[in-house]
Amino acid sequence: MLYWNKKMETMKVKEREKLQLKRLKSVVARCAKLDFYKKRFKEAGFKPADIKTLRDITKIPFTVKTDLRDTYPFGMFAVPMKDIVEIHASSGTTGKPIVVGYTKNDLENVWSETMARAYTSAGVTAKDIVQNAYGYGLFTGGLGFHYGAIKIGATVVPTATGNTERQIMLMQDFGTTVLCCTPSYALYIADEMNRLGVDFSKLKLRVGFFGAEPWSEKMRLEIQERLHLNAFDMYGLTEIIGPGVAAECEEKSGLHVYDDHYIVEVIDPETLEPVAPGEKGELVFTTVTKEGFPVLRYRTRDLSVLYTEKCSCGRTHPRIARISGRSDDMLKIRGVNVFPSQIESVALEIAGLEPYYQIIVDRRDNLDTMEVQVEMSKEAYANRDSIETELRKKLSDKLQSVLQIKADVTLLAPNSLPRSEGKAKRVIDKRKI
Ligand code: DLL
Repeated sequence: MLYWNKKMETMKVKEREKLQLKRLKSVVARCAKLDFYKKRFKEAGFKPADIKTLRDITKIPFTVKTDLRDTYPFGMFAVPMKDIVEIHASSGTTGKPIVVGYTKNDLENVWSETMARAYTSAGVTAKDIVQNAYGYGLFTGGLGFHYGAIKIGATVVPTATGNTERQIMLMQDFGTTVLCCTPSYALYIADEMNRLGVDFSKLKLRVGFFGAEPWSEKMRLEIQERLHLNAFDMYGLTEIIGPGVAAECEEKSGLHVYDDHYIVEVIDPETLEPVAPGEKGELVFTTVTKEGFPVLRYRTRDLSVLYTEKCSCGRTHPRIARISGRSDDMLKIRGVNVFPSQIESVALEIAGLEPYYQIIVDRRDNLDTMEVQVEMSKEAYANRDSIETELRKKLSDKLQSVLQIKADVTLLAPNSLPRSEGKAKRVIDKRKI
């Protein structure tokens, strides 16, 4: 089967635009009832009736990540809590996560639907055995890939991430045909397979779906060659739905955005004005069908390029280029979003530490490592013999609980990090992607 939903995926652009406009008006009307949007609309002098054509979307004020912090936890939910059936979360810019909620309809007819389209566009069918090594839990990766696999009737093996030897054993014993995980974990699995002397010709892997972190064409070729599979790029973010916002088809000439559900725009991150198709800018999405947590003009901070020409696969959805960077300082470490400001807020909470810090990120044996260096206060430094071990443990535990990943912690003498007049250089990223 070529398409999961031929009608929607190959619909004439003009026809889809009519549908998008109808849906846009409906979502704007629903949002207008929420305190958050009421206030935002008023400040911007925007009224739902201003949406007369699809181009009028640019009149709607943007939504940004800190809006989710300010309305934490459920302030942007658009239905009563009794209709929310699932919650997911991802890192915010401080200690609290950002939280999103889904109705049953969101899970069944939006998330599973767009994930089913993505699997199908990569040639995955009900006959496949999908080993899902994305993290399950509050992270959207695990359950997003899970629901999509069930929707197309494939067999899903929910291994989640980690325990690599066991992953490899199951892959061989179950005859896994599709692997879903972060691209760096795919390479780590390949390393482990080499170490264990796995006979690759006996594996049945044929397709891989990789995303949740930046990767490159070079990494794609390496993964394909080493794991003997066809590797596809999957893009998404918690605020919009999770994975399933855009995915590559077999043509691999950009990722199709399922824009009957998620309308895409590209803006200049400085001027906030739209850029022309084919020009690089920041992706902005509006969800037009989601009920639980609809979001208008969400600034993703992800940089990409929009292509509007029809793809030779027959899909009329626009395509975006592989994500080429960020317009903010967010890092992806082991697939987890990390903001330098989270580290600052942790340091500020611990007596004896100063908010002067540096993060050193590296990739060793295809696994990301993170070292956090924080300066001690003068008093703490003077008493370091008696308190340093305890202070380091406190910082390490708190970082683990806020970031959800382990960091190596180094405490420094006061004033050891360079002070800068402008933007401090907080991050040294040594990874070669
Ligand atoms: O990472 C959703 C996801 C899960 C996508 C599994 C694909 C596969 P968040 O944790 O909210 O959600 O992180 C979203 O990750 O804004 C991008 O910066 C980055 N990202 C996601 N997919 C890609 C990709 C999930 N294919 C943030 N290439 C996004 C590059 C990606 N970066």
